[in-house]
Amino acid sequence: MKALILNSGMGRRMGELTSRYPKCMSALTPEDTIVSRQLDLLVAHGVQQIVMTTGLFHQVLINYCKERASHIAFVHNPLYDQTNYIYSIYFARNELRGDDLLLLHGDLVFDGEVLEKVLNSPDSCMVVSSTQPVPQKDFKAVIHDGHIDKVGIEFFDSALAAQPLYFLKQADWEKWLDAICDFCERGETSCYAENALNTVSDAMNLTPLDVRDMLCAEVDTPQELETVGQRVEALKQRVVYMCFSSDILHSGHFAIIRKAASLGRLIIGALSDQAIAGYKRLPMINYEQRVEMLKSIKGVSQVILQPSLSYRSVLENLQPDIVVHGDDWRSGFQRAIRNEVVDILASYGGRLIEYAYDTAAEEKARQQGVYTAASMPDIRRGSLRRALELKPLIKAIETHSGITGLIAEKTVVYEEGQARSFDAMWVSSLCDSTAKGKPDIELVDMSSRFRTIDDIMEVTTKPIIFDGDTGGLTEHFVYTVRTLERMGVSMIIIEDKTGLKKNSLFGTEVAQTQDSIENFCNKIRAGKRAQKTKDFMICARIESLILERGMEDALKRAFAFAEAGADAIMIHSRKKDPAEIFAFVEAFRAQNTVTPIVVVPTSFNEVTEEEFEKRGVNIVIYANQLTRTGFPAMQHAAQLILQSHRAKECDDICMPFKEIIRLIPDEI
Ligand code: SPV
Ligand code: MG
Repeated sequence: MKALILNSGMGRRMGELTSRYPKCMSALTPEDTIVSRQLDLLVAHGVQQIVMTTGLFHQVLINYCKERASHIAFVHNPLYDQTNYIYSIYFARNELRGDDLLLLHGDLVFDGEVLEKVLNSPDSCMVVSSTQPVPQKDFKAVIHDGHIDKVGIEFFDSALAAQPLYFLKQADWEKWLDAICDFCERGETSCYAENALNTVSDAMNLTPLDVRDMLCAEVDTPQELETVGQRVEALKQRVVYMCFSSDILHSGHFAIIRKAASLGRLIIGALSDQAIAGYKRLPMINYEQRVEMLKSIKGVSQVILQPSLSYRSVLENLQPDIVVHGDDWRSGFQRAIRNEVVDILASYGGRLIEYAYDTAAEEKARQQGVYTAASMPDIRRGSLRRALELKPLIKAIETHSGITGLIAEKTVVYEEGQARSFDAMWVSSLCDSTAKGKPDIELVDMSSRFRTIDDIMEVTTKPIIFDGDTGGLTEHFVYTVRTLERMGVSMIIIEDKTGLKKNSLFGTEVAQTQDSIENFCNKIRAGKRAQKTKDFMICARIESLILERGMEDALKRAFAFAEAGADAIMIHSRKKDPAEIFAFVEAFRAQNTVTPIVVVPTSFNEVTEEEFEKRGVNIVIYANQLTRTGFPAMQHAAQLILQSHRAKECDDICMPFKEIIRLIPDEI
């Protein structure tokens, strides 16, 4: 699209004000002239190609505008004092074909929202107002059946006040331009360009765009300049609010920020790290860094915290005049958030403005790989430590394959404007072995376990906690640590057992040997020495309660392991009653307030996350639920097929193909 700004007029009614520069350079506010405001708004709305006709003082205008917008083609009308703007358009005709056109007079002052509406019009349109009085001397548009038939100062029947701000589809515009050329070539150069329009309006689809009381007014006199200037000042005081959750800014975001800033004083809410981590992944740059980044964007006057996905607390405190958002939130999980915003705005008379979201810009950013950075080993490895700093409680769920990894990565539930998703993935030895049809006795070797991790990592971004069983021989363990660290795993948990390991949930029903404190501490120390980065964590898992060795033994080990360098302590129990877990946490926390505590509530599963958090637990691992729900469903399907001698009976329990295809993204 091109824009044509007509600035060849003499502006005689402005008196002294137009004695040294053209009317459009008159000051509206201390910061803006009429033309600087027009150019700022056009640029903010992405209108890049501008043609400007000039008259008296044309070099003054050219010098002034060149500092403000780079793509302006100036066309001088040398007969500016004898002709009307129809002739200026004729002069500029060669610059104006081949595209849609935004046509405006150079003395027009308007709200950014008016421009937005004009640019979004599906058909050619002219701005009219159904609420303004019909003027005696200025432009009016004659409207029949939603179509503008005539434009001029002489029409009163079926007419509304009209302003010379048009959006013209190329086909409509070229009809009008041809008529303008006909007029000028036969010497009719002192009339309005609208006289030519009226000869072809039947063949055009020009519609009225009613902006009611929004600002859109021409300035002809110093008095009008003052009144309109005051209205612009008031517009600039409007509080405009938009919330940002993204840590990656692409051109689509900047486009929306530019438009939002053109509406008033733009305040950006930066979503808290906790809120972002709750519904997608950990932000790659933290809240403070995002605030700095947002503050430095032109047009942003303030950045504040938005603590949750819900806008409620911010809107109730700030009561912005306008909330701005991309139109992408009309569907999907954000719809509930949008509905809440609409209701709150309605309660005090605020407005929501939605701009078309630039999915192409997002796609480009995706193709450039910016979103996949989170899956790179160096970023992923440290993300568990960062999550522990950010969140009082981390929720991890078991994964044993790419598809279970995707479920852990993508499952989100929404409640009261909040989103809940898992923070991390647990690569369980029980479930990894089960998926391979093998017992959980360290039979599946490390190479195979690493292969599982690789499958999960390939399609996900969340931190991985690896179930390292006993860690094996110390001489082997150091290699495991290095490999996991290199892969981008965040934490290994090793249990203080030795010899043939059996799953803890067997308890004392099978023979299991606990390692000595000394040996296990040596293993931890060797692992800590082996790792190359500060990010990687080694968690010591204590089996004393499982093996019924008592609380005292469990605590003694916990303190010794923490002393040896363990980055976290996991306490396990197979009792339904959480009392022993609670007792351990209380006693440990009484002496150690910093080392994260990990629990696996498979047996004591009545305890809520909130309760764990209150007691000082930091990581809750749901260690086997996907395996324990998935395989019975498969078994059931196999039985149904055998019983029915066909697959039809199975249909009701099968996921439709469309859904399963959608579950697997082309790209993560
Ligand atoms: C696992 O998931 O493999 C575990 C936890 O080690 S448990 O099965 O409870 O021992
Ligand atoms: Mg295990």
